[in-house]
Amino acid sequence: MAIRRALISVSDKTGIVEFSRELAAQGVQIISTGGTFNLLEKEGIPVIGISDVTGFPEILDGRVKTLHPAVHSGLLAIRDNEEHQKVMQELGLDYIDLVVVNLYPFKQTIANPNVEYEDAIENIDIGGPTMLRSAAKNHAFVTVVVDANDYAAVIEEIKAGGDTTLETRKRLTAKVFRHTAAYDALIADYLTKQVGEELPESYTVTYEKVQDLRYGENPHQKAAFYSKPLAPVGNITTAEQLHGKELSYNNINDANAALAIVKEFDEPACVAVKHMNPCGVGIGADIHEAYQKAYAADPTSIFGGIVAANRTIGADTAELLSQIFLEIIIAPDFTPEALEVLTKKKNIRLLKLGELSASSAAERKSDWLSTTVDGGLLVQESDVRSLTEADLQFVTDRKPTEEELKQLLFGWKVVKHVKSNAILLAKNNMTIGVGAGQMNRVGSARIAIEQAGEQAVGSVLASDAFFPMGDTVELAAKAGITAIIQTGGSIKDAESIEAANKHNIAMVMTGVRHFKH
Ligand code: 93A
Repeated sequence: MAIRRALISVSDKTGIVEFSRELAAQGVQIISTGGTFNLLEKEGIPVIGISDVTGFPEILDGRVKTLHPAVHSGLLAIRDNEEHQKVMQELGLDYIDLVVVNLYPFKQTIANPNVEYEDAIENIDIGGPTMLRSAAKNHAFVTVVVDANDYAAVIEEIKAGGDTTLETRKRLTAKVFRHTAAYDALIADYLTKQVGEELPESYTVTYEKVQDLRYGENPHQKAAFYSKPLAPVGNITTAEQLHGKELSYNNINDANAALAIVKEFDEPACVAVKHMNPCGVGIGADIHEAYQKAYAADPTSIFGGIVAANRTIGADTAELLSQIFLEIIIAPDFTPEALEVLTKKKNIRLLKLGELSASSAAERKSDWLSTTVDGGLLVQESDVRSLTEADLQFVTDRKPTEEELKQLLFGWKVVKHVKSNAILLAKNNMTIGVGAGQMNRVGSARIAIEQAGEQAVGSVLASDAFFPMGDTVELAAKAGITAIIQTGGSIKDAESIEAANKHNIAMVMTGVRHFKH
C-alpha cells in the first residue's frame, strides 16, 4: 500500500520543512496543525489545515486540535477489514498513512529552575501521544515517526517503494512507545516530586542513554552509560571531556567514586582512586599540596589510577601529574597552562566538572542510589552523613590532642568511601594506609598497617564500623598508632576501651556506621 496521506504536527520543527517537501514531491497529501501548518505554508509546501479534516476548529488554546474521530479513525482503521472499510466510507472518513509527531517540550520546560507549575502542566502533550499510540498500534498499515533522525530513512523507503517496510514500521513503533513511556515517566516524576512523594515511595525515573560503551567491567560484557534526565551539574554524568580517549565503564565508575570523596572536603583536596577505593587522599593549603600528599600516600597504587580534585588544576600540579600514568584527571577546571602540559599525553582523559555540586558536605542533599538484584532493584539514600567534633563520644582516659582530632575527622571522611570492612590510617593530612574489603576487620587493619610501615607510628586509625573485639586495638598499639575513631556499639566495646587505655590510645566513638559493600 502506498502512503497517500500524512499528518504532521511537531513542536520541534528541525528538519520538518525538508522532510515535508520530499513527501509532497512523492505525491503525499499533508495535513497539519496550527504552527506546523503556518511554517509549511510559508515554505510553499502544499498543506491542508487540520480543521478541514475534522470540520472542527482548533479550540481551547490548542488543547483540542487533533483529538477527533476523523483523525483517529483514519489512523486506527484496519485497511483490509471490510467492516472498517464500510464504516469509513459511510461516514466519509479517509485513512492517514503516516504520522509525524514530536511532543510539547515538557523536559525543556521543567529544566528551567524557575518554571511555574501551570507552565509545566500546559506542556503535557495529550493529542500528540494519542496520535502516536493510534498510529503505532496500527503499524501493520501506518508509519509513525517521532524522531527527526528517522526522516531520511523513511523518505528513502517511500521513494523506493511508495511505502515503508513492515520491519521499519515495527522498529518505529517500538521507538514510539519507548518515547511516550519516557515522556510520561518524566511527567510522573515531576508531579510526584511536587507532592513530596519521591523515592522510596515511587520509582518512575527512566534514564537517557549518554553513550554506548566499548564494554563493561570486562571485554566480554556489553555496556552503556545512561544519565537521569536533568542530571545535576558537577557530577560524572555532566562532566565535559576535554581530552583523551573515550571513557570506559570502569573509568566512569571510578571517577564517580573519586568525586564523592573530594566532595567531602571544603578545603583543597585531592584523591587517587583505584578499583573504586581511595588509595591516596590529601588535603592542603592549595590543590598542589593536596595532590603531593595524595601521591605520597601510596606512590605505587596511584599508577593507572584516577585523580580527582576539588579545585582548578594549575600548571605546577599538571607537571607533577604528567610524570605518572593516570587514566583520568577530573577537576572543576584546568588552567590553560595546565591543559597545555597535560594534553601532551595522548591517552589521559581530562574531565572538567564546571562547578562541583555542593562541595560542602554540610550542604549536600542525599540522592538515591540503586543497585540491581536478580529480578529487582534495591534503592537507598546516598550516605551523606557528616560528622563534627560535637558528635563524638570520648571514651578513653586520654582524649585526643588537637592534631589527633583533626586527623581522626579527616580519616573518618575518607574511610566512609572505602569498601567494608574498612580500616584507614592517616597522618599529616593524608592517608598512609588503606585496608579495604576484607571479610574480617582485623584483616583490613593488618593491610593498612603493613602499607603504612614505619609511618604508622604516631598515626591515627579510622574504622567504618565497630570493633567486634579488642584485637584491632592491640594491633594498632603494636604499630604505634596513637588515636582511633570507630563507630562503637559492640557488646565488647569495653574490651576495646580497656585495650586502648592500657596502651594510652585516645579513642572516640561516632555512633554512626559507614558500611559500603
Ligand atoms: O494540546 S494538545 O495536547 N491537543 C491536541 O489535540 C494536539 N494535537 C497535536 N497538543 C496537540 N498536538 C501537539 O501540538 C503535537 O504533539 C505537537 O507537539 C504540537 C504541534 O503544534 P503546532 O503544529 O501548532 O506547532
